[in-house]
Amino acid sequence: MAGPASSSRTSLHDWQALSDHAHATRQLTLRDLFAADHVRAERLSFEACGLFVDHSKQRITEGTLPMLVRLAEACGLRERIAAMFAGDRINTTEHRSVLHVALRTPRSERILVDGVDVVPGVHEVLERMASFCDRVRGGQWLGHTGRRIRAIVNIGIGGSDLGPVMASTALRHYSDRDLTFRFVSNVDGTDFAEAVQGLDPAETLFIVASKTFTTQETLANARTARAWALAALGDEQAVARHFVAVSTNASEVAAFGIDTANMFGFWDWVGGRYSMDSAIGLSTMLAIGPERFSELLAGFHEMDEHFRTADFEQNLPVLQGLLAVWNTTFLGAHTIAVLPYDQYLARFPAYLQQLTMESNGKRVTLAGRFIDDYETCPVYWGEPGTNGQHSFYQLIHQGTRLIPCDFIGFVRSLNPAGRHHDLLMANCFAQAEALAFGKTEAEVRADGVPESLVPHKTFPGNRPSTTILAERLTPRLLGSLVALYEHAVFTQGAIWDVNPFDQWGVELGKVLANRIVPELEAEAEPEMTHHDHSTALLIRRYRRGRRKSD
Ligand code: G6Q
Repeated sequence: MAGPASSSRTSLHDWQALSDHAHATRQLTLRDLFAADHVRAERLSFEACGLFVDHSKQRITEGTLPMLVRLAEACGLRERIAAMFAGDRINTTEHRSVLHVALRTPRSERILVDGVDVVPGVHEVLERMASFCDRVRGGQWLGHTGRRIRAIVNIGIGGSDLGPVMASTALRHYSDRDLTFRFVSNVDGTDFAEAVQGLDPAETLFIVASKTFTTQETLANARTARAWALAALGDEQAVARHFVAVSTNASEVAAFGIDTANMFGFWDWVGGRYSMDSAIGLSTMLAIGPERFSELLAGFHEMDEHFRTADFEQNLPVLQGLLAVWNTTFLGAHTIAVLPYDQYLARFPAYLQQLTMESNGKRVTLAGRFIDDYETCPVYWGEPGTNGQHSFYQLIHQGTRLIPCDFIGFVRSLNPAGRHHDLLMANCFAQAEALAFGKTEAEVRADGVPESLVPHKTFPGNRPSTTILAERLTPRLLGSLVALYEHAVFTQGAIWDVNPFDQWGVELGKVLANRIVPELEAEAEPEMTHHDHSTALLIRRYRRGRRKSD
């Protein structure tokens, strides 16, 4: 039945207007746009929460952002933001509130879920985490044999891994160098084996991080970790000194054998990929200490407040989200590259892949309508900048595809060394410049290039990018940067009319894997008529190979 809930975004007047606008401006180039407006860079740069964001190299005219903002209003973004902060159950397919913003809300404020203020609970867990971290870092929490903890191994996957891994890399400068941090996520035994290489079980603490505490990969790794620790420590009692859990599921934690006194909780209103500042961030707090973890939270909160209160025209996450919609849905880009010019942000693109694609990689609207008339989430990918320049940038500059880029750089290096930082940032600015303005055939010829090489040496330009520049990578800044993308994802979801907080698309593979496990392990050749021929062939071949090698 057609009705407001089931009608497509494409029927909105503001959507049509943007579609026409994209068509009408398709011949305009960034060269034209900059030539026509000498204050374009100032006009299209925005600043908040320590981030200076230059959108002027996006393919937009003076009218584009106001039109996108009108679309956001028409899509109910304002109401959706209010509903999220009010604790409404906006994750409708799982009937849950979405309150990662509560994880960084100061003690003095209130957020109600079903009439109950959740903020005191958040701070209670933060205090327990802080006291635990102080004891480990200070050498008061000892291993079973009385030795100090020197290595922390976080066992978790997806949202219980990517945030902690990213933060561990991003904040290494601030971390306690006497502690070694390792992360195990993959069910591939290699991941565990390599993570514990060189570690002494008597000095190793495992954090089993799992919201549900039922995740196959994490439990398999946690069992192997327990066996590894007990093989050396020889006593079940050792588990209490060498294993802590982060979870919402106390009964499964207890069933696994971890004392719930050593469990740090969180809540069903924290989505996995939005959980790095919940107790899932325990490894982060162990690394940088409670005080710096508070600074990280303060950075998140500052961006939350900006997102909640700033006018859409000046609102960093709203603009970031709307420009991603513009580039992908209206200009047809299939991917967005995230290119940090900071080695500490090496894992930031991987973190963003889950945040963006697990959130908005959807083809069904909130009302259950199949989306067949516009594109939703692009593929996000990236690598630290200068390494990428010697690898895939060729395609971004001269390939046939349009790949909008987010450049991220800092004014100050955390490791000043001679000219390194100027060289690094010169590359960052140069890449955005080259992408935007290219090099014309005439300019190439003027360099005396032989005619046969002119097409090869010409750069088309007009390739959009945003540059995010900040003073220094601090815990606070990282919080604001992550929250910028979290809320940009929220903004995109509102425009595309999808639910950014569920992930049904990961279920089918899990179910089928659970069906195949016994077929790989069974002694007798399993009945495989329920599989297609390809899958049955692969299973048979694997079983045959296993028998030979055993
Ligand atoms: C994230 C997803 C997913 C989840 C993992 C781990 O938003 O829900 O990546 O984080 O599947 O789940 P557990 O924390 O329950 O082990």
